[in-house]
Amino acid sequence: LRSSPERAAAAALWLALATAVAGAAEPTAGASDGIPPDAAALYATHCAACHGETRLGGQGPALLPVSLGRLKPADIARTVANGRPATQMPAFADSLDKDQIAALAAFVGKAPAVMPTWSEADIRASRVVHPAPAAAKPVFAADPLNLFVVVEAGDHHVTILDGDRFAPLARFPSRYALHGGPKFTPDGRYVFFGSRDGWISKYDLWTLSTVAEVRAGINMRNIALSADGRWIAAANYLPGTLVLLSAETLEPVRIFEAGDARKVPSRVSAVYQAPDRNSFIAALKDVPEIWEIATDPAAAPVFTGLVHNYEKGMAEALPASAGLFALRRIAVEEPIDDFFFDRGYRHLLGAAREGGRALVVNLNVGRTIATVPMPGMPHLGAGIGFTWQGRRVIAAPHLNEGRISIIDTADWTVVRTIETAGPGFFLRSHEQTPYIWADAMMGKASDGMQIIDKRTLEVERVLTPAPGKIAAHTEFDRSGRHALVSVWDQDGALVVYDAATLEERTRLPMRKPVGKYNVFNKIRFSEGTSH
Ligand code: DHE
Repeated sequence: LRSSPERAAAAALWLALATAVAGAAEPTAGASDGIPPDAAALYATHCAACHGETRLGGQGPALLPVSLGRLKPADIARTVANGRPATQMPAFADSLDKDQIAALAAFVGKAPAVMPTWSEADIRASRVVHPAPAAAKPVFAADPLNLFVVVEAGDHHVTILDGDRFAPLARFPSRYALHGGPKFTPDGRYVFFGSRDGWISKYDLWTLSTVAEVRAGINMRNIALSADGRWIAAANYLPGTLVLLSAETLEPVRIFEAGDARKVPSRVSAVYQAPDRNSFIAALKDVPEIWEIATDPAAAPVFTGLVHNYEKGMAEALPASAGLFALRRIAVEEPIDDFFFDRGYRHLLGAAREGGRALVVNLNVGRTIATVPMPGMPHLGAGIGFTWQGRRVIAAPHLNEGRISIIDTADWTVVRTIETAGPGFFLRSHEQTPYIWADAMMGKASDGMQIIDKRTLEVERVLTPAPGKIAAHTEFDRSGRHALVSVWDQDGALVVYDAATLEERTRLPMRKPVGKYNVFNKIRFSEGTSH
């Protein structure tokens, strides 16, 4: 997060979400003798065994600024002093004094002199395959396509929920700080989780067990699964790579060094599958290029882009590539941070968050065809599509402003701006409901969930699942009859609403539940759900 609006938003978000160390005591003052503590030595003695000598992580998470980016030194110090509940992280307040803890917090908050690397050999070596119980059918009686996968950030666990009875079937520890939507195989049997520090975990929903894990990078944005369920793409910030892996074995099959045609390196903002195109679409964060990577073995030859030949004084096409993993580069006006697609995946709507506008890129012809004014940091990755008055529209919240933009995908105009109680993060809807559920978690009214009528585009009602606590992220069951909302708190809950009457049906206590994902809705690309 480099720009000031992004930082401001992240700071606001962090303030709002700062429950990870809530209630933690300040480290006690110790017998400091005035000599500044040797932070590197302290790290080697107390932290390296779990977090790795080069801070790349091990049993504990990576301790690098890129992975701790949203933690302030005081938060880190409190975690060192008090440990983290329900994890292996011990409290050091009794064994280290205040200065030593502050020195450690400052040490892990700064980049190391030599940034660690992560090669193909490292990826291969990280792979863990767990003994997998065989099963010809699910080991439970519940509908396997109406399960919910719930990510609980409070203690880094995942709960698998029966979506008919709203009863947990399993709860297991996840990797540290899962982020983004888990991805499901087309048959709904396996789900893949990505963590901010690069781990991908493959979980078998039929046997309720983790079958394999691999670390694809040091700081990862998200993962995507190809339309045929055979390949995973991992978008990394560190190193700047797009890693393709076999979804069956989690072995790496191709690593693209991210960068433009002239080899200026870049981080990868995010990657998604485009099912109608049989490809992955990724955006590069530091150079103005979008990548399309074929996941079709019969993909026709594509030129990989243009590069300026200074000797000839003209642009030249780079050699064509064809077949599986053929790479196509699409030059755009500015680097894209965050993006979404129209129905059919012909167009990408993408923005650099602080840019004040979004670009509409026609993926067929490979160029920008329109720009949409979008101030207030649009969160396009959280966009949803639906039909309004016969028009196909995209709705997207804004991270800095209390409004939702409705964009017509035929002429790319903003047809309506819905004023909300505050800036929000996520939107959700379903084919069977007339409502959009929109949080306002980035603002002061963060405990309200706004119910917006898709016909009138008006806020119909505001639900408050737990007054004073953040309400966020909705997901529907496969029928669309129930909507599940998170009370985003260490002592939080998953609140189940009747999606028609908007009455609460039940609530399940959970540890800061973040996202929840319904198998059916995800594998059918239900209207109103995220990628
Ligand atoms: Fe996310 C999805 C990027 C901060 C929770 N977030 C995504 C995706 C991207 C993204 C690219 C889509 C990935 C996917 O599903 O494949 N998120 C970013 C950011 O750039 C940002 C603003 C800054 C950052 O820290 O990276 C950011 N995100 C957050 C948070 O602070 C949240 C609220 C808490 C957290 O867990 O870190 C958060 N992001 C989520 C969730 C999803 C997500 C729950 C999946 C939503 C879904 O319904 O699919």
